[in-house]
Amino acid sequence: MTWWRDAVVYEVYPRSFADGDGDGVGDLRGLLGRLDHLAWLGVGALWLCPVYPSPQRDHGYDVAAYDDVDPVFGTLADLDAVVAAAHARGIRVVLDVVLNHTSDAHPWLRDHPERYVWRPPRPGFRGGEPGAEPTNWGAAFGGSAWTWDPGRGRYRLGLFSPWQPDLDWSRPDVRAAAADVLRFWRARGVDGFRLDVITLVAKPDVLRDGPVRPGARYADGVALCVDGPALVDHVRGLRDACGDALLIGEAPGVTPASAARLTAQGGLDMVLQFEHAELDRWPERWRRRPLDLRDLKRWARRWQDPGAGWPALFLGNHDQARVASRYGDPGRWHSRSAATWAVVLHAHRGTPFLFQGDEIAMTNRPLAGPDDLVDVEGRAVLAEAVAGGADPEEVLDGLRALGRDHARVPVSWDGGPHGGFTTGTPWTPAHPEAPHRNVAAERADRSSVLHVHRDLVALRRAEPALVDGDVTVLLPDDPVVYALRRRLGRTELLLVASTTADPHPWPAAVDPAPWAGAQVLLTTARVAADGDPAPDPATAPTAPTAP
Ligand code: ISL
Repeated sequence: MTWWRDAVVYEVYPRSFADGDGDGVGDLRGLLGRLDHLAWLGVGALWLCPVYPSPQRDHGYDVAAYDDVDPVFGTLADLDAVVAAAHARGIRVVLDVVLNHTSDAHPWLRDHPERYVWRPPRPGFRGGEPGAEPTNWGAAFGGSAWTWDPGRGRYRLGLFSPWQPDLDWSRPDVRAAAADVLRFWRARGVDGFRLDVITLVAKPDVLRDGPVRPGARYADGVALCVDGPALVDHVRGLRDACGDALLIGEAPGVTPASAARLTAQGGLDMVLQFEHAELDRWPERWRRRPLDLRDLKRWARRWQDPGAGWPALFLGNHDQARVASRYGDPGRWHSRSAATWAVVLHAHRGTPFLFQGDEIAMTNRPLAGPDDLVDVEGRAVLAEAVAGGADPEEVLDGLRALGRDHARVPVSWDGGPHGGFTTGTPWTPAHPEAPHRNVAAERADRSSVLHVHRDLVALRRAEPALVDGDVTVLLPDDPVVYALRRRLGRTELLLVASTTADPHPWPAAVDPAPWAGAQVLLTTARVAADGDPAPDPATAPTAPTAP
């Protein structure tokens, strides 16, 4: 029932994972051909981002049919084959389901328009005229969250974009249709679901204007719809439809208290919260602010409390910049820095998630100018910020650090053309580093980041204290060293991680004496320093005991 506690979940963004038919777009046949990579890593589950029929304006998060596969990814039979082949390797399959909104190409919009969220124009205004929108909400991908429909004489809500209309979950037929989606895939052998933006499905009873931040044109509609009054009941309905399937809620805006409710009462197994991913990007989501490690420790104390439920742990995903470029000291000890952050993540209580390409420490891709922006969000963020008076170069710089495109660069499999991703022309260029940073090269090198990831997966299965041990966040005021203690019965685990390549003394507050004779389970000192300066043995921190 709780197989996912000692497992690692590997996220596949199929468009960029592996291309099986040479058309330049990753697909299910390509994934099938690379499942042995996941098996070699030892991961317990594969989370597959949306492969349903879709106009692909948001790469599948705009669903036009919930019970089929888009021809760009293959066929329903291909998906069945992926599920069977994953199961044969002991890997469970988690599908990403997008139930807050559909694509505007979904037949429901034509045949059942009543299933969507509609509101009349603002009192005193004529529909379609400026200012007549029911509220001042903006869509995540730019512009107003409201689309005027002259035929219906009403506005339609799209919290992400006009072409991703929000479903009206206050309607029993919508809830029943959503539950049917889970039943359909369960019957095909799928083991679990990642529920996209599930915290947004229950809209507030009354939709009201919200605050507009300086430099913004609209209020944040997403923030205003989080955690509506009926959310727990709606989620419970999904749980009841899918038996003991793993249910992961993608939960922007969730708090430890609402996470606890969503798990205890709603029946979610874990939530993907984003508080830690906002620490180095605010006030605007494009503005980079150096991560203060003390903030991350405060986050850990908030979310590692068992009262907040079982966390889904992640640093990277398909919406985030590359972990290896974002955290630590990548400019200097690239691989060692990336490996250290992997260990830090795995040392926490919860199920670790690993995004494709992060296991080989892929970096952010170069971004010359606005024409290089591919993703809808990046383009919208730039346009909205510039409309609000921001300097375009500054916004671009932010997107160089934080944009979604970085995660969507094809996985670098080997040193061949296009990193071995496709035999054709990739839909977006392969990573320029593919010739030297790729899966094949890292597999052959026992001191690589890839091997650290594999060892972490194995360690989780071997060491119950890593899974079930209680957590103490140590050194809350230290801005450089991240340290945790886990304890289960007579076993104690200690994580001490330096997050800089600069020489740093062993933290005085962690007394090494009681650890004399302890076993070193994993050290990132074994990871090659990438041609960066070799560690100076006189000053580099050392573990208190050698294995
Ligand atoms: O990215 C975020 C924080 O860093 C979140 O605000 C959140 O993950 C995101 O905006 C919601 O994402 C999900 O739904 C979107 C889709 O574009 C994303 O790819 C998906 O992960 C709309 O379906």
